[in-house]
Parts: sequence; structure tokens; C-alpha cells
Amino acid sequence: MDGIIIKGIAGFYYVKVNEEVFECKARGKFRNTGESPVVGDRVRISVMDNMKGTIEDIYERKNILKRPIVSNISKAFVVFAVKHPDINVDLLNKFLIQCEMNDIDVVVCFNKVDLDNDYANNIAIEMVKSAGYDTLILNAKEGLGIEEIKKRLKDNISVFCGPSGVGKSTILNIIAGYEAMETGKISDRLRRGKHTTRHSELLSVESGLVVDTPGFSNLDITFDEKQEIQQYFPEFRSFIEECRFKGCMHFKEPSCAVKEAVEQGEINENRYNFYLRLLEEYEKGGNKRW
Ligand SMILES: Nc1nc2c(ncn2[C@@H]2O[C@H](COP(=O)(O)OP(=O)(O)OP(=O)(O)O)[C@@H](O)[C@H]2O)c(=O)[nH]1
Ligand SMILES: [Mg+2]
Ligand SMILES: [Zn+2]
Repeated sequence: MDGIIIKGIAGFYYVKVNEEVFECKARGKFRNTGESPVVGDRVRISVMDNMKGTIEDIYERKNILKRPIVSNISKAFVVFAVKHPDINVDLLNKFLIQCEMNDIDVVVCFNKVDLDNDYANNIAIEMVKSAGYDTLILNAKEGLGIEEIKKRLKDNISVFCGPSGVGKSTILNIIAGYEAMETGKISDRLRRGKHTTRHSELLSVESGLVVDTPGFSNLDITFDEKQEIQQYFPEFRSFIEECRFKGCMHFKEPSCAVKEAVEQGEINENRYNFYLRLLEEYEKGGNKRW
């Protein structure tokens, strides 16, 4: 039978097959190959009795995220609050880059609009929309935007990510219909340490699977080569072909269609400046880390 690992605790893997969950051990061969099953893996299992089984094979992964370790993510809900905490635009851009690198579909959620009457003029929202990302406005406390999230969960393995305190777990609990995740004060007080010590679990919601993550205040991203960076800016794509020079880095080259698009306001300036900073950091850092 084929299924998906939704939880792993102390050497046991819980594998969902249709609506049933089997408690499985991994075959010894995985220990030898160093390939260990992770949450999100699509696996082939053999079943004994009592809903117990053995993982025989792990199918090839589409991607694998490190924090938390989850594979085969198809959609990311990148959640920020318009206020409390304020938006860290660099961090938001880093989340977007990370999703592009892993071939993950992005939905950017701006939560807590009840705290800011002027959110319509928020430059971060404007920036994300202009880059072409699916963007949702939320007030999780009042349930605003929740239906839009539900629609997007269907048939995906999704991840909720973003800084601490923006409302990720609050949103997930509303969708799950029960307190699947702890929220608020406790989570705020203990911050990151709290979730990282716990196992991650895929929750079944709206005919999809979803995993909550602890809030990150920073992300490490590394690039293998400089030319790669521009690929992670989807709004550059249609212009890149128009640049005069093949291999244009859209920096100082003449007749660069990307730079022209920035001047014309067709590419958001903050995004372009962020791109330039990535280039600069890449060239500086011998370890290609920023
Ligand atoms: N005003 C307002 N507060 C909200 C809204 N959504 C969530 N909150 C509050 O924000 C606080 C943090 O919410 P959580 O859901 O715990 O945030 P989180 O993103 O899961 O945080 P971490 O688990 O630390 O990463 C809680 O006190 C929530 O009640 C909203 O739409 N408006
Ligand atoms: Mg949380
Ligand atoms: Zn160019």
C-alpha cells in the first residue's frame, strides 16, 4: 500500500493511507543507506495486523525543508502581520526566495488587519502583489479570509511559515476546528524553543495536509552560482529575454530590460534592490552565505 508519513515519533512513523493511519517501523535497510523517512514522504508499506506495518520504500521527494524537516511541500502560506509584529520586508523576501528555490507555490497572507486602518497603503503588500504573488488579507480573529485559505489547501501538502506571533497557529486552529496548535501567550513567551523541541505533524484539513512551523526571525539561504539568483524573482522572467546580453546580471550592463522595467515602475524597486543586495552578498561571501 502507498501512503504519506504524517508524523514520526521515537522510531515510529504514522502513515496515512486514505482515511486510515498505520503505525510503522522503517525497514533496517534505511539505516544502512542513511536515508531516513521524514514527515511528508510518500512511502510504500507492508501491513501486518493491528494497523501496524513496515515502511518498504520511500518514493522520490519533490523537495525537503529543514526547519521543520518535512518533504513534498507543494504550497507555502507565508504569513506576516501588518502590525504586532511589524513586517520585516527582507525576511518576507527571503521566504519568497526559499519557496522559489524549492518549487513551492506561494500564498502570502497579511494577518491582523484589524490592528491597522491604513493597511491598504502598506508597501510590503503592494510589493508582493506587484511581484505577482497570490496575496490574502486576513483578520484571523474575526475569520476574515479563512475561506480563501481553505480553498487553497485542497489537494496540497502545505506549510504555514512566517515570523513568531503573526497568527499562524491561530489560523490553523480555526481551519482545523479545534485547538490543534497552541497559540498566543505561551507560544509568545517561549518563542522558538517551544516548537522546535516538538515533533512536526501533518494535519488533515480540507482534503489537504498542512504543517505548522515555529516562527523564524531569520533564514539562511545559499546559492550555488550567481546566475541562479535572478531565477527566483518570477516577475523578472518576461524581461530577462529582452536584455541585450545573454547572461545579463541586470546590474551595470547596458540595454538591460530588467533595469528599464524598474525605471518604468513595472518591476517593484524594493524587489530589485533586494536582488542587488543578494548579488552583492554573493560576491562578498566566500561561503556564499548571507
Ligand atoms: N488582533 C489580532 N490578533 C491576532 C490575529 N490573529 C492572531 N492574533 C493573536 O496573535 C497572537 C499570536 O498568535 P499565534 O497564532 O500564536 O502566532 P504564531 O504565528 O503561531 O506564533 P509562533 O508559534 O510563535 O510562531 C495571539 O495572541 C493571537 O490571538 C488577528 O487577526 N488580529
Ligand atoms: Mg504558532
Ligand atoms: Zn538585464
